[in-house]
Amino acid sequence: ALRLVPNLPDPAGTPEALDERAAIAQELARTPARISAKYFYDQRGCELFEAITRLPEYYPTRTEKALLIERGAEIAQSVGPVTSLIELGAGNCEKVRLLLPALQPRCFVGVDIAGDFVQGAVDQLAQEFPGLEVCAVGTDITAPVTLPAQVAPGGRLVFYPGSSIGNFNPSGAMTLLRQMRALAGQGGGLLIGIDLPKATAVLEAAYDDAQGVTAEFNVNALRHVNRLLGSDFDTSQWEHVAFFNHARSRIEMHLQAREALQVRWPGGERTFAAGERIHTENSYKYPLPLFMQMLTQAGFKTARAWTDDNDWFAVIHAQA
Ligand code: AVJ
Repeated sequence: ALRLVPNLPDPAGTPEALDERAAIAQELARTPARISAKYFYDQRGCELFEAITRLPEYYPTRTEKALLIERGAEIAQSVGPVTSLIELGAGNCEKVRLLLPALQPRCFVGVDIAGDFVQGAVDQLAQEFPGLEVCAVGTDITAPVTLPAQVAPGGRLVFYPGSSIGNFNPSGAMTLLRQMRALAGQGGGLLIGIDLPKATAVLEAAYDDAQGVTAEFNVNALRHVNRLLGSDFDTSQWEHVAFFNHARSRIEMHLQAREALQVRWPGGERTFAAGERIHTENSYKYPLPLFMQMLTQAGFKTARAWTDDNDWFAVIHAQA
């Protein structure tokens, strides 16, 4: 099987690690403070996200998987022959398993911010699909993705499921779509999943579940930041807040200080008033016609969409 050494976390003291710490500190110093959603995904965060995808309130994963199963034959027909399947934000590689039997690519590349986590999932995949060449790439997908040299330029399908594009603001999403079109290349394609606008109660329950798994996922970002930055966040002082922002058509997640508090890290500190928030995530919900326009604007040619009976989620195939 094709293997690539995953990008390992930058050792403390390297310029990259210092840059990352500076970036985290700068976002914490702003008002309102921010922590990028990419910092949810340490080992525990990946496990908590897996638990989220199985929650009764979190409809996106099961709705998208049902679409991939029920409309799989039509999707495969629309996509045509695939040599290399490149999944962005591959995580546990749960969804690509549903595509592999029909698409039969020669090679699978799983790209994820959590390099070790995706490496484990890709290794597992290689055992289940013996003929498949696999590799894992641990990187932030907003950075240009460097593929192993063995990945041929033709016959590429970029797979970006789960509505992860919702984490980026509309202009960031456009940049990412253009990058994905370049990655797919001439004759290639994009298969992308997007979560659609729906009743506020349904959306808000999905991001504030009764068991508190999403709350734990949100608070866990503070532990990850403590490790990266050397900060002293006390997780018990922070409360999970999630709501739908109608004007911007996005779920927002925040961490709210339960009391007045102070956070220190090497070279910096800041105080938070009781009730002050750190913005940790946006999850945009694009109406399908608007997202189809964005694909066209990003240079994709034709796009075909499949939705569930409730019109809660869409899987879209676009030609690069
Ligand atoms: C992985 C970004 C698609 O926005 O629904 C789940 C992350 N955050 N619950 C989403 C998430 C809170 C998820 N994405």
